[in-house]
Amino acid sequence: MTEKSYTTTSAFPPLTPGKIRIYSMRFCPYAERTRLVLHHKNIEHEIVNIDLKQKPSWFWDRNPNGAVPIFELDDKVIYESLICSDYVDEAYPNNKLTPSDPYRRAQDRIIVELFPKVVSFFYKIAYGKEVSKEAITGFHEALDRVEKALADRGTPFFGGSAVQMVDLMLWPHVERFDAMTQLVKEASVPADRYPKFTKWIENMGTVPAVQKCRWDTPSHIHFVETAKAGKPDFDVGL
Ligand SMILES: N[C@@H](CCC(=O)N[C@@H](CS)C(=O)NCC(=O)O)C(=O)O
Repeated sequence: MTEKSYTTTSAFPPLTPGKIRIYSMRFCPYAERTRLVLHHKNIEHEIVNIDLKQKPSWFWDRNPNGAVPIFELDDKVIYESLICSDYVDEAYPNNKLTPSDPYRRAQDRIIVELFPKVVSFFYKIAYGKEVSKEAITGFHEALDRVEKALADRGTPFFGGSAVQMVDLMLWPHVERFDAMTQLVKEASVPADRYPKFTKWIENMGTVPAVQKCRWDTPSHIHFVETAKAGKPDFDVGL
């Protein structure tokens, strides 16, 4: 199956019975969440990349929001990255990523829900035409809360001594911070302000699923620059 993105004119690639398919875009951080979970759990799957500027009608049929990721298996279709990721973790119990204790699960979800604030400033900074002081300040203030959450836990991962769902849900945007920092110097994430978070980034770099799914910083920069120019290079290198 091709990695190249499917567009308006592409015929629907037939499903294989019993095989998981993820509709994705190679640089989408949300799709990366679900791909990380699948890799962590060693679950075989196929990827259908979508040209998000020219979406096929069969893609819209599967998600009226027109967004990736979408999970599909036989007659099951699920979208939204957190929901797809939770579903995979529940339906395939090996290498469980979610704590069985409901209180702990709730605490982890609080951290995941803390992150959209950081992410919204990340997009303003990395993709904005002009970057305001407020965006930089907002980014740092939101990230301070994440640093505090990690310091309060006192563990190498948000999820404890080993990587958990909470870590994998935060990671994809953080992977892009280095690109953001190179594009906008004032948005750097200094180790003296974020010591625990800096160490967490290092720890995440040792996780096999992260190594498998990640892009390097020059590739992220290329994607951001082409997206800002209105022509996102979905198929770079293919
Ligand atoms: N809340 C969604 C967000 C997914 C999302 O925004 N995906 C982007 C790509 S990174 C997308 O498909 N956007 C549709 C578009 O660009 O038209 C989730 O968590 O799955």
